[in-house]
Amino acid sequence: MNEILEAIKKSAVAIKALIETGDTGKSDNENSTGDTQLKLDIQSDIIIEDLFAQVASVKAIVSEEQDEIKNVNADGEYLIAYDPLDGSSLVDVNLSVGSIFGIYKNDFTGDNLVAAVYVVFGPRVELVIATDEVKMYRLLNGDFHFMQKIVLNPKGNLKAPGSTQSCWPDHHKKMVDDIFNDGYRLRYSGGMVPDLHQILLKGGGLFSYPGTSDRPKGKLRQLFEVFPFAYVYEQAGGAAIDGHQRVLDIKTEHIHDTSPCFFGSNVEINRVLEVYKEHAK
Ligand code: P6P
Repeated sequence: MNEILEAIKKSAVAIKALIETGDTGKSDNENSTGDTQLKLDIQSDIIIEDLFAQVASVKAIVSEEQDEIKNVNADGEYLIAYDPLDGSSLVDVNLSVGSIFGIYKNDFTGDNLVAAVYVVFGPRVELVIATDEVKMYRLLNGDFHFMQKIVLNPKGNLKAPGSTQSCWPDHHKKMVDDIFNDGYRLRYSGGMVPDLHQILLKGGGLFSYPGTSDRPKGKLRQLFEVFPFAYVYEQAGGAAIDGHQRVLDIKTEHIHDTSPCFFGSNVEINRVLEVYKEHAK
């Protein structure tokens, strides 16, 4: 596992340089989800794939930017699903973005996830590694230094309301309105990585990207967005659900499957469960 973490650290240093000087323009390609790929997406993906190809313990990889699973080392132990540069379209307005990694054993399923890692490219570059606990590191003078453990409070006061509000189900809209009426603060940049990182570091709250009339299965991808952050939130003492169950219990049918998702402190997640259970009656 350490070889993988070292490769991720190297990728973060290289992608930081790419963000600072790279071309933020569009490529001529689309990814499997139909998103137009930015040149930064493709170049970040190449950086990460090339580094993982040198790690003997990596058996196969799944990237948001590639259609199929790619075999790496037949004798490898780990499977890695990653989003090389989530929120890349925010780079050209100078907002924070990130890389997300899910490290699996045996199969690309939520119950086979054994670790999760993400990198936040913001005013500072920070790396978060979730195994049996969640630890945050910061890039200082070219090296990552341990800064703190991350533990979620039982209840927070931040709310990140994702997806197209005009397409929200009525019960979801009422729930979000009620949460803001209770005094929660709106924190939403459109970048999953910094938005979830902020809730983790600022005491907790709720991030939601529900199923909507335009996207009934949500937008965020299970293997390399939803599951890794679900693992981080659970290891930090919080929870991650699809409105009804742990997202890590969801059965993946295709490597680019999406899922509605809610990440947060336990009080807020229980509130979602109650609202969605009442609606299901
Ligand atoms: P919306 C970025 O494109 C992303 O995949 C996530 O980082 C982010 O949470 C979400 O999409 C934002 O989507 O529909 O709110 O713009």
